[in-house]
Amino acid sequence: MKQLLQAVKRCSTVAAVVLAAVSLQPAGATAVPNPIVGGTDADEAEFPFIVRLSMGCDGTLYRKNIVLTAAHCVDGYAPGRNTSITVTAGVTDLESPDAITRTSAVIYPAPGYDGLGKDWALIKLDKPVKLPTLKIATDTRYNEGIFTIAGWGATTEDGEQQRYLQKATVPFVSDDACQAAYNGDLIPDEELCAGNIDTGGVDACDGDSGGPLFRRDDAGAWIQVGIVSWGQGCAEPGYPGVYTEVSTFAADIARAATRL
Ligand code: 4AZ
Repeated sequence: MKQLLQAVKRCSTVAAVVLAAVSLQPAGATAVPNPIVGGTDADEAEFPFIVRLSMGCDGTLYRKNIVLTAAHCVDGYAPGRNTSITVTAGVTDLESPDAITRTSAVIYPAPGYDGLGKDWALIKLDKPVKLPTLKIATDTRYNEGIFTIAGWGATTEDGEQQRYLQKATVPFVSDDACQAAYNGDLIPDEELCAGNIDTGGVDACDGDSGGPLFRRDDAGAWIQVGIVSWGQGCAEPGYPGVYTEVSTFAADIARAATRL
């Protein structure tokens, strides 16, 4: 929601036009195609590296004791030693008795994060989890194609957070097309975009922030290329989701993780 508000602030003119357009829709027309928006239930153990954070964001296991998430998710938390975030892992059903929980030990927002770009953070856990990690892209070669997104966020723009992990696929959107959609608000070296730019209908949404945009690498292994960051609403035609470009920060993330 914070990011949604930020996005609205970043392009208030666009938002105003969108609101006007929506209110001009004929009765019975669907302003926003329906339900992650447009997703389905993930299978148990399909994405064992995705975790839920207690402030209502998602993250990924970068190491067995380190979660990668969005900096805007930890905005309200003092960096450094901080035990106030609970991490739920190992389940698709957040209410499952099999859920593994951990407590944050250290919170590390990206250096220089000020609300625009650099939207990544690490959370060190009090102890490791015995679950697979998700490797991150270290160059731009996987910034194309069809991506998977998954999370416990809202399934409609004003919808509720989900109990069961949702998944969906979204195509890459070029920096040029995304930049045009957002009136120059994209930071192309630090962000990448994905979504059905013409039709909308599938997207990350409120509460999916911090979770991964990922795909298969050439060897068939999952690789993370993005972190859910912001967008104008959810799944609206013309407004793709914006993700932190992981490869840009891969070296910074690796260095920070070794020192955490
Ligand atoms: C949010 O508020 C949020 N459609 C996350 C992703 C998107 C919009 C909002 C992208 O967490």
